[in-house]
Amino acid sequence: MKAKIDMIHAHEILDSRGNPTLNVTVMLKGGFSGSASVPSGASTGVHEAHELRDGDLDRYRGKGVLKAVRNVNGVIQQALKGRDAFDQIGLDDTMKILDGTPNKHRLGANAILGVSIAAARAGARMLKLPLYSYLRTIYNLEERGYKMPTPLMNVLNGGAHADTNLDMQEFIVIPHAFRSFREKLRAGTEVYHALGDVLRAEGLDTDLGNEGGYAPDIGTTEDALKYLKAAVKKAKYRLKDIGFGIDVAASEFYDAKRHRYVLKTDRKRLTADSMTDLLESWTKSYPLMSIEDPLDQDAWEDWTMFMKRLGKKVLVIGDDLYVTNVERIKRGIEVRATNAVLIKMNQIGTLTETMRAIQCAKMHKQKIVISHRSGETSDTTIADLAVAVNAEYIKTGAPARSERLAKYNRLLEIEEELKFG
Ligand code: 2PG
Ligand code: MG
Repeated sequence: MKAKIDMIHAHEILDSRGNPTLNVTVMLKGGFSGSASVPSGASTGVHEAHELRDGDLDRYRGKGVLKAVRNVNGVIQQALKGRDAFDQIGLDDTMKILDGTPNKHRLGANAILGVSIAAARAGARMLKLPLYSYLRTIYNLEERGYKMPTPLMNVLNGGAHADTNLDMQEFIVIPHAFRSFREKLRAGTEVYHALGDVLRAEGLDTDLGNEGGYAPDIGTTEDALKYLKAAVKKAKYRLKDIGFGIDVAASEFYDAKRHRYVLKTDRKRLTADSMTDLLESWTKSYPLMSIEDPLDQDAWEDWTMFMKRLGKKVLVIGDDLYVTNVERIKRGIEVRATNAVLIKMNQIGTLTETMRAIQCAKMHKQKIVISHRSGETSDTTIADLAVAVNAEYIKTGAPARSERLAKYNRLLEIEEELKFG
């Protein structure tokens, strides 16, 4: 059986920050079709695949994506029309070759990813399979059974995701000690609401940042963890059941010339060692389970040092360090930089390369965290991706704002579906 591609169509839509992005539909002969919308980051790693924007300052401050839209409707459609959507690897490789640059500079990773996901969705529709099960089939994944991921819920936003004085980007709760995804989500959400009460009682702002977490100005960075702790207690949970995570997103405040991490919140300029000391001290006072991007995206040796010191206690997650790129993941494994890999499809630009990154990371015993971007849409592909690969974790924001809830609600739906077959 074949799923012949009849037409590919992209148009410009807006993401959760009101910035343009692509929505792409792949139509098959016989009437089945699939659509996808592409996310966009704010704290993007310098090694990420290229997000093609128009740069025309008269439209959306230069952020329009009409060039990327034209690439989909023009050259990409020409190359893929008539091809078999079930041949996902072939389609993705063709787009990669058609682009011809190392980081998808010509066609845009945003253009290519939209087509890649939409093709998978069309194929899944035709076979009447849920996307997670379709992905297992086309990539021949060997995972047995389905495991629901544990959510990393970013309940307090800082860094590039908020206009506040908090340099570190994400303060996360990890409801891990519960039997089902549904119960994990409930616990995390109750803590989120309790955190709102805690902040209000402190006279702090409870407006929301880009990922739906609260975004107050704060006294010291550590206060964020104190508030999280108070919220867990207020919601009547135990700290051994709900862990914490931090996405430091350290490249955002790294002064490369002087090799210092500049924490405006705390009026401190930290070396890699003193950053490690600080984070290590927090592992002693808080149930810290995960630390993402504690150091700069190119400071490989410092990561190795960090892993030696904290790798047994916490998940050391590489995001900007790896950018979902197999070559960089391999290097990280060689130098023992991390024990977990963050996966974002638009950092690399195709479903197939994303899958290769996941497989490489898994083969080397890295834990997998599937992640949203700070700029999102109602697209729920990451929920299905997490279940398809039995990822241990999914990071998709606070339980607020419908672009974040769309992923959580899709996971609830999948869990239900798996229960009742
Ligand atoms: C991150 C992401 C998602 P952004 O750094 O992990 O939370 O942020 O999409 O802005 O890069
Ligand atoms: Mg990150």
